[in-house]
Amino acid sequence: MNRYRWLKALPLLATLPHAEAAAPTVELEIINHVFQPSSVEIPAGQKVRLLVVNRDATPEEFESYELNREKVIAGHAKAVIFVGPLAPGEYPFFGEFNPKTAQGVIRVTAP
Ligand SMILES: [Cu+2]
Repeated sequence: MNRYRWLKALPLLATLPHAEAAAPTVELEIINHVFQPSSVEIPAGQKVRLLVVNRDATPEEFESYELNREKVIAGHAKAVIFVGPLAPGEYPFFGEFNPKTAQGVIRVTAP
């Protein structure tokens, strides 16, 4: 690409990490293979940072078909999963390693 195009692309690259840093955080814990809380509400049209804290000694995988996300969280570790901006609705998620108990939903509400 020529020099002019490269300069035009720079401001876009610079804004990406900032947008993620500004996203509000919602915290979820995994305790005894259960998500707590199991239901969280977030606003529509807004990027949100899910902080998932695994209090168990065993790993868990946060998985959601509706959110198109999956991430393994080691025992006694935490992970950040960015979601959104989303349309209003319900977006179920589950722990793939303990799907009978680890169930939850993100409720996205219109502002
Ligand atoms: Cu999976």
